[in-house]
Amino acid sequence: MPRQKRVAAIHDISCFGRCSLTVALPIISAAGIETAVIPTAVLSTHTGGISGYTFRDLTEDIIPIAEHWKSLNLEFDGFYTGFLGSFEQIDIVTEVCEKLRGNKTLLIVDPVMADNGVLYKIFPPNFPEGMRKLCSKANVIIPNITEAVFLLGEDYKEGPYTRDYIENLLRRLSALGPKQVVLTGVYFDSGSLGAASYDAETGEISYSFEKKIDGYFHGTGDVFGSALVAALLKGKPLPFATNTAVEFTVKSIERTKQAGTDIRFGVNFEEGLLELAKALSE
Ligand code: PXL
Repeated sequence: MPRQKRVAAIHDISCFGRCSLTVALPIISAAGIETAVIPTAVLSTHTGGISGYTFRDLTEDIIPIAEHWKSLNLEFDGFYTGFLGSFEQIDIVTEVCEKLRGNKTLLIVDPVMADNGVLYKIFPPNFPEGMRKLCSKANVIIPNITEAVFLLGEDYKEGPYTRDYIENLLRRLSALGPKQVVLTGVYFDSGSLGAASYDAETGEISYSFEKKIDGYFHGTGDVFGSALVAALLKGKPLPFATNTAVEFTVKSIERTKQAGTDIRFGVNFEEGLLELAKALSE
């Protein structure tokens, strides 16, 4: 039996709405990976299309949690960072990852900050600059196209995209530091949507597309990122991991669309966990 892997997921807890830690914890655990958490903030719900949410910043707790873990000599196979509660947290989370990282620990950064060409309202305009620093330390980054162009200090462009444009983004994102880049929200025509991955070590670029489902579904970036992290920690190659994460996300969206659930409440990934666990255990 291979040794069980251990990941620390560093995101907020949105108590309702299926994103961040309420998604990362069940998905990565379902793959048989021990999942520790550092909550960056506690919100009553996520901030996408829901007003009146509560927000408790947990910045002050992050370093003490890491120091306690350090005193216990805990070792981690991976860190998976997502939504951070403030600009200040970027440096703090970078410090935590450096402090607790061994030379084989994978740092996987989802630079959650923007979508559809717009920076999330709660972040200051210099947030992408801070995120670029954290991404430069990562082994793998998982931006969507908006986050990718903001990391590169460029303007957002509406799709459909060309292969040249996407591959150029992938290579320049990797030049910021991470050896592997997975870009989401990629499409070359209006009928399909998916992700592209790049491995700077081999130069390999791969694509994974599914039929586009109309509508905006909240939390899908975290569902995708968590499945990708699970697959990578299970030792799956990047193109397989990307493909598995795309399929898992699209099936979760399909279930949600069929049920007619309020799209702000996130997607039904729960009923796909068994299938994901099977795909990753083969
Ligand atoms: O899914 C990313 C995310 C995580 N956490 C919070 C959010 C969002 C996206 O809007 O608002 C609190």
